Formats: sequence, C-alpha cells, structure tokens
Amino acid sequence: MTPRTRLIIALDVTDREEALAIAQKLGGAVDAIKVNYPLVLSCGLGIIKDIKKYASVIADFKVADIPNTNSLICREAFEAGADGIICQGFVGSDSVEACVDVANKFGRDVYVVTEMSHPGALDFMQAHAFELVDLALKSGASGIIAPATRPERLAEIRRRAENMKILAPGVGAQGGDARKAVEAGADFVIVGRSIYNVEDPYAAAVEFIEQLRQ
Ligand code: OMP
Repeated sequence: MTPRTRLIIALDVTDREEALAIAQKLGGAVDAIKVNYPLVLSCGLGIIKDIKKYASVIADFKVADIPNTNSLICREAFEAGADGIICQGFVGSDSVEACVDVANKFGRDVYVVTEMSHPGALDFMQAHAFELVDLALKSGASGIIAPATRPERLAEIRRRAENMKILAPGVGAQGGDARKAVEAGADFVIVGRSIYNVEDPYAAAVEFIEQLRQ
C-alpha cells in the first residue's frame, strides 16, 4: 500500500447500507477502508467484495491463534478479497509467520499489532512493544500497527522499524492527532468514529486529509 492521502477509514458501522454509502462516498478519497468484526459479523464476509469496488480493504481481524487456525482465517479473508489483514504479535512468531506465508501466496499484506492505542495497552502490551516490532520485522510482515495516541512511543517504534509501513489508529475519538502521528513516523492514520459518526463524513475526511497534507 503506497501512501497517497495517508488516511484509512475504520468502517465500524453495522448497517450494510450505511457502510456501502460511506464506502462509495469516501472510497476514492482514502488509501484504504478497514473492516472489523462489527461490520463483518453483522453483514458477512461478502461485504469485503462490495467495499472493494470503492477502495482497498484491510481486514482487521486481529488474528491471534495457533498457526494452523491463523492460516485458515487469513485464507478466508484473502479469498473474500481483503488486500491486507491485521494480526496480533503476542501469540508468537510461528503464528505471525503463518499469516505472512498465506499473505505471500496471495500477494497480500500482513500488519502486526505492536502497542495498542487504548489505555489498557499499558497493562501488558507496552512492556513488550519493541519485541513485537522486532518479531514483525523478522516475520516479513508488511507493516505494523502503533498508537497515534502516544506520538512519543510511535516515534520510538518508528526508529526500530525503519522500513516498515506504520498504520496508526487512535486519531480523533481516542484523542490522537493526525498530524502529530505522521510527524512521529506513521505512514497512515486510521480514523473511525470521527468520520463515520459525524453529520458529514465526507467533509470530516477531507479535513483529515488536509491536516495530513500540511
Ligand atoms: P476509532 O477510535 O473510532 O477512530 O476507531 C479506531 C479503529 O482502529 C477501530 O477499528 C479499532 O478496532 C482499531 N484499532 C485501534 O483503535 N487501536 C489499536 O491499537 C489497533 C486498532 C487496529 O488494529 O486497527
């Protein structure tokens, strides 16, 4: 995925018509649309193909299982049309490598979660975030997920992952700032509620794109 506007929308709505309306309106303006369990559990995996008409799709399934199960999940997501998938790194290198192996067969991307953006990430994940970056690097993943809510941590993670794509969630509703995240080293920011929950999602997306361009 090559950065253009640097904006990825997290389409965490559960209504199919609403999801497709937003995808149709914003697809051309964003670098990707990320789908997560709320949308897929409510509409089925087939929603990925429908959204793909408008933008690249990242399946945020935070895959976190044994290698065999991870392979099966990735295969389903890629066969459904996902261009990339998000997996957890804390399950260990063999589980992440299983995702990368399947992605390589399909020519798709894997993004490994390092430190999450919410406060609870300080309980366990933060202490191991740099190890998770190293694990992602060694596995051959395309990129990592790092928190826009903590630009100083994002900058530190960037220093350790020079050639990896960094996708940074936590902008807007969780308090992170799009511009600061990019300055700290993010290639893309992920924005959900601050786009799909406002009166004019298109205007909100344009505003984020403007901030990211400066
Ligand atoms: P908003 O908080 O509404 O902007 O949504 C953020 C999106 O990014 C949601 O889909 C989350 O599941 C996802 N996310 C995080 O918020 N924090 C993380 O650390 C990782 C993710 C993710 O992997 O995308």
